[in-house]
Amino acid sequence: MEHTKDLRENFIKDGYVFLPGFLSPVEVEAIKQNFDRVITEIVPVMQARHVFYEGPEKKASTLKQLIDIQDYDAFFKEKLSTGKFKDLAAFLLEDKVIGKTLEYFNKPPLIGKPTPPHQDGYYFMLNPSVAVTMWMALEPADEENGCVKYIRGSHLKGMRPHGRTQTLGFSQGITDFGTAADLEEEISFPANPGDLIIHHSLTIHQAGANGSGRSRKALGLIYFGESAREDLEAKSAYQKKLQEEQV
Ligand SMILES: O=C(O)CCC(=O)C(=O)O
Repeated sequence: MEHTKDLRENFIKDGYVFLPGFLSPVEVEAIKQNFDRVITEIVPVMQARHVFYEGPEKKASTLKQLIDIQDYDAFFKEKLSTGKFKDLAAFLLEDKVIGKTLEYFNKPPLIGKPTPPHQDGYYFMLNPSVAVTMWMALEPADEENGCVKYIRGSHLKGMRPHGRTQTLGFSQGITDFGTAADLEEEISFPANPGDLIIHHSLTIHQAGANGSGRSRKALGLIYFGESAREDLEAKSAYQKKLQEEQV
């Protein structure tokens, strides 16, 4: 993959980039097969806080998200910690990077719920918020089965207020989302297997529900820049808010 100046300039300006065909069909197939293996062999021993199902029944057909897979599996640990994803994250952030988590995302057919509009930085609590999220389609994603949508330029406008959602795996969503300015800049990213989208930690994004009979599987990777620092103030405010919400 060529790392061009244009790519970084677009990332800085828009808060995201789109790289069609980042992985070859053979590479995508290897990732899909390894996810199948993880789902069969490792999910049963994963901590409950790393595994999310759509709805109360914990069955394979409703599996929607796995997080921190690198802590359980050598194949995915390597994908996160070395190679072309990591190199690209470092190039875009102009920093050395640390692979924080590798995730599996699905929206099961007909029951996959929307991903609420949010900024990943709200969860990360970094200052400066030097981090990127990568999302690579493992099968076709489109408007019907819930492709990702970005708000162009939103990473330049600071952190928006977030509040509790009912969506497992995405507990926080932007409470004042949907202004005319938001909607004017919203761009959908239909993607084919191997297509990669990357967003800055302050870029607002969301995804629709899956109203189709198809699944919508994807790989997610998160990298923090070494210059990012944990925002202790934001962290303690967040913990306080969570406690208040639980009362
Ligand atoms: O898969 C999705 O629907 C959304 C993923 C997402 O929000 C993210 O990777 O930050």
